[in-house]
Amino acid sequence: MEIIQNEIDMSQMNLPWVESPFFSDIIKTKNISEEDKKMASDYYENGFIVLSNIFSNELIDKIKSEMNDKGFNENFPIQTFRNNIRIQDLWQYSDSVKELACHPKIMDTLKMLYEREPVPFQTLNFKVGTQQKAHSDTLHFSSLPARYMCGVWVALEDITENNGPLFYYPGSHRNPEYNFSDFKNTTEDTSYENYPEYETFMEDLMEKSSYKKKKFLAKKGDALIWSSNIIHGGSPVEDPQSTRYSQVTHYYFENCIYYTPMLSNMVTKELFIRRNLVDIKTGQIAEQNFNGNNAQLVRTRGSLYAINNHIKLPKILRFLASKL
Ligand SMILES: O=C(O)CCC(=O)C(=O)O
Repeated sequence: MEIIQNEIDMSQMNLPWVESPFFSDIIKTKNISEEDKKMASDYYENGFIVLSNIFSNELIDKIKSEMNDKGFNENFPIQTFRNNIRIQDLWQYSDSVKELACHPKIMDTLKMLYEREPVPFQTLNFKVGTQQKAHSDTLHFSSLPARYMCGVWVALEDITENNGPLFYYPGSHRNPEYNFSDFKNTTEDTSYENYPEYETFMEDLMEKSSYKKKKFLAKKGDALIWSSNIIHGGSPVEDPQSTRYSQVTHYYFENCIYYTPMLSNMVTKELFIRRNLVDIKTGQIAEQNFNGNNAQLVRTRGSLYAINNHIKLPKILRFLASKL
């Protein structure tokens, strides 16, 4: 099929072009290198790509020592979440973690894939395998327009069968973005307490599907970029003494609304908006809009919002409502 000019420009669909059903036409119109075309095609097909040899050993080793000296050192005070497995947002205390999250090669690749400015907004540093069950990041991090989110997972040491490799199901990103409303039969609000039901649902779904589970047996420094909806998790740790130093950074893209389906009411479409999302690059709260156009958020309860451009509140009332 050819893109017919003067009709709808398919590249303007409310999806990243690498997730578009018109991908095979759109790619013919792109003025990008053959290497980028290959990456975009793989990403479209499989929902992930791997980049190797882009970080220096010094940077990786610095991150590991800052994880030990700061993140996993209980005498080093940090305000963000940490336990024996992971530290969230160590970038706030470690320039090296921040440097990896904002690495120019990663940013350029994401710009090519999404054609929007990436907004790195969360880092997680793992010392050991997470053994996390299969899930899609869209339950935690969704966007309007959809799919403007991805994760970049970097091995900070060699990964083996024994230290709990990341696993993923190539192609599973094409599934719908499942959430609690797909299997709960009430309109009640849901929360993290419902997460085990989601995990069971995902496990059953993958068992029934024809997707093939793959493990990422990465070499130190390898980076895997995954699209928001690919199903992934952490394999069992076979060697309990093993470490599995790794860092994942989560990215949104500019000109979107950012929300968390897990804490939203997905039946009534009241969204838990991530209002205070900080762009790691700038340290500033990221602006939210719909493709650059204003979208009025009307608070319905707690942190839940409806998007409604019909209710015309005076500016002062909107300002006061946003402070409630
Ligand atoms: O590193 C892992 O084992 C899994 C990480 C993961 O699933 C995530 O960050 O969403």
